[in-house]
Amino acid sequence: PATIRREDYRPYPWLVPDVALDFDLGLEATRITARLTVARNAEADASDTIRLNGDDIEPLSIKVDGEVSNDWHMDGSDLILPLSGDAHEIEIATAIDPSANTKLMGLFASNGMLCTQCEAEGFRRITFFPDRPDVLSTYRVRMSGPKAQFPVLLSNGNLEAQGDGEEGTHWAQWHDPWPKPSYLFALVAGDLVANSDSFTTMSGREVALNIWVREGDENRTGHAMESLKRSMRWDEQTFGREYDLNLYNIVAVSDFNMGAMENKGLNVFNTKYVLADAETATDGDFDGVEGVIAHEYFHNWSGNRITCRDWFQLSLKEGFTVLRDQLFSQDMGSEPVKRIEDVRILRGAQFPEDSGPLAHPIRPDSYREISNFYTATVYNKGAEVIRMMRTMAGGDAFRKGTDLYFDRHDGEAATCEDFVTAMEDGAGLDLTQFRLWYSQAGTPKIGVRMEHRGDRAILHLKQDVPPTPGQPDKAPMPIPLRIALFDRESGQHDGEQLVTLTKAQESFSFDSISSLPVLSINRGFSAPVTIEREISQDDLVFLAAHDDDPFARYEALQDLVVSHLKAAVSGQLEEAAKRDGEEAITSAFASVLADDSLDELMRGELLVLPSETYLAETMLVADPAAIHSERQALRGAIARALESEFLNLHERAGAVPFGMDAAAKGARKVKTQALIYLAAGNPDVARRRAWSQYEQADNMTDRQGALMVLCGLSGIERTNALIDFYNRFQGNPLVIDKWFALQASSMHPAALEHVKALADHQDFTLKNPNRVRSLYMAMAYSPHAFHAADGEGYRMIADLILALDPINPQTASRFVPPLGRWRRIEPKRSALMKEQLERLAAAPGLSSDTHEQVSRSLG
Ligand code: B3K
Ligand code: ZN
Repeated sequence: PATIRREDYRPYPWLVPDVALDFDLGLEATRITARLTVARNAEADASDTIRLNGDDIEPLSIKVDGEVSNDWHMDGSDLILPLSGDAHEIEIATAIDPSANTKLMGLFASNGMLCTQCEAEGFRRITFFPDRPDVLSTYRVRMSGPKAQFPVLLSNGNLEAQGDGEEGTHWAQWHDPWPKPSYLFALVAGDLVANSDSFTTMSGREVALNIWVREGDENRTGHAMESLKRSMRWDEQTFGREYDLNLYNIVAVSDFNMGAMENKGLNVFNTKYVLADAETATDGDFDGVEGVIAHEYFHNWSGNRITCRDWFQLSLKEGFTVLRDQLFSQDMGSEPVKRIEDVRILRGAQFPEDSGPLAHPIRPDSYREISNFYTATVYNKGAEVIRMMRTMAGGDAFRKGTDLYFDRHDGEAATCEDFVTAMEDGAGLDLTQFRLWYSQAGTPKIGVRMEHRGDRAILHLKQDVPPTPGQPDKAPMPIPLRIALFDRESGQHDGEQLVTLTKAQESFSFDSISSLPVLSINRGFSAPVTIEREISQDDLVFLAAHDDDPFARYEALQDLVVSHLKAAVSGQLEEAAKRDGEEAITSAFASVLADDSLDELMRGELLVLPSETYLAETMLVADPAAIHSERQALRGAIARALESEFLNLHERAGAVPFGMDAAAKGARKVKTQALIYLAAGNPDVARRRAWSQYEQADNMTDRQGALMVLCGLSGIERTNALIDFYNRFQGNPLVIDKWFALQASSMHPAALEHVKALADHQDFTLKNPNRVRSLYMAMAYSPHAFHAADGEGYRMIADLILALDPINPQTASRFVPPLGRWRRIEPKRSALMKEQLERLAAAPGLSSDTHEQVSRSLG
């Protein structure tokens, strides 16, 4: 398809105030009759036709104002109807086969039930419609179908009426009073059971809550329900947002392209983000459920009550909602730990995007397939951009800004510009220059140097925003940096300050400072930038031990490791210097292991080595094999030096009984961390310990952690544990996904061979996105397997893309970005990666989703 540009936005010529949909449901054949009332939009250019989008559908009959119309034509897949008056009623019938809908967009069948996914452009696969987010309508939905097959019939809003029909059918009629765009429409029909509860809102209204799942899964919905109620309360208390219907339904489906979908009053979720109990879900899975439940709930205001004018504004709802779910999770658990995890995600997923061929601003200027722009940039960097506004404004002023935004734009399809203006007016910020964060791509690099003169300390900052596709020259952006100046002697500082760098170069002076301080900068990761600081190893060790900002402490430790590994990988490090570096790092880790003031969750974070992907990102051109082996070697050196400490940690943590409290979660986290180190230092001991952790596990966190470590080691324990795990959880798809993923991402030398064998496993299918991701995403993001020297990993991913693309292009195109990194990889592998991209580019019949990603990656 053609390129769509943000600057070409025009309001739709017609308003569509009301939509009535009638579904005659069947897994193989569903018939839809849509009745739209339309009226001229006084705020748009007049038109004597109406363009209704379609995708893979045909009109079976068309009526205008009750009369059959033959006066229409198709323009590609869009339907064009002449309309002469100011207001009309249009009736269109279509028919679809949900069971053949392997793209999982529009109405599709999953596990014997019917459900929808309409964002961004799936509604047009159901009926002809102005399928764009600025057309807001109230929907009335009637559906009927066989009662035995589909005992539960759900849509958005409230249930108005229901009854039995002829020949074992029944029907239900739903009405959603809140005008919404088509992407928020949802329908579900199936044999489901509910976990039901209720919530009383701040104004005293009772809301019925239901989480609908397949029979047998209901006892794994408790955590999702508690998370939902906590989200509802938190949004009232933190953002003043109250829920606005008397019913909130969530449905879990096992075939889903993404995590979940915020349809008004009827969220549809990937089972992965609903089902959790201690036996089958890890602590990480529990956190994932809590975060996604919150995210979709928060969309009710940031997304549904105020939606997007066009898809270029996607970050308006996604960036803001990610920030909201991050703040929520920070409040529910450990704030610093959550912050570190979020930064790790940003660095692992968004930084590489921002430095490669797919880089785009959080508000893109053009696209061909909007599905390709549901990215870490729009979501996670978008959240960071709004977080910076919050940092600059302070919490109270930020809340005034969001209050004004919600108030001013309620019921509208708004823009990022609207959000920024509301933030200026409500929070009292001047965001003139700050708007560059919306228009410029690329991660700013901040050069930092500290100088001491007389009794002053001078902080020299410079910024460089790297060129990105289509944006060769960048202007300096405002970079808010939280800093503290530590006195070396006392180990104290006089309070944190916020300095905002606004120019290409700027110096900041601090008085009454008697000697060169140790600088702690970008505390709490106040700006999504790369800091390039001139700092000695000693100062990093100092901060790793003393910094009172937990994020900055983590960062110092990471920097220590990153600078050491960069030097080691470059081959420039002499043996003696290498040993010095290892010793400095080992002693920093020893303090982390010994520090009684740390809780175990935080200790676990501090022990995580920077990922291979992040290390590669810090190098202009990366050699994945060298990174892998140096990182493993460092881990081995730390582990050998601190073996008894890790053994003690493993024992101490192993003695903590199971619980869902922070202390018990922390114990589980460090327990597996200890095993990971031991595996690198003393594999025999690690194998025995991991096997016993596996065998004795009374929860999935311990079991999966132990299995992960065993997967990377050879030996009979590995085989036995894998067989046991499979047999124990056969029939639980989410756990079998773990079984695939652990093998695909393992450190085992034969990981690629394992992936090949698993692709032929009876439980593997290209039709289920979770299963595909569990095998191939795990592999594509495991540098060790993906970057096999002979290019086999690249070939396998390209083969997968070609096989999956005709089935599910949205999921297929998500596998292109790892290959798109070719320019940043050493020449031999780079050529092999490019070769696979070229092979893809030459393949006939590629979907527009995959084609766009491949051509951008080569471009
Ligand atoms: N808004 C949906 C994402 C839809 C993705 C469509 N390709 C989920 C979310 O961000 O909450
Ligand atoms: Zn979202």
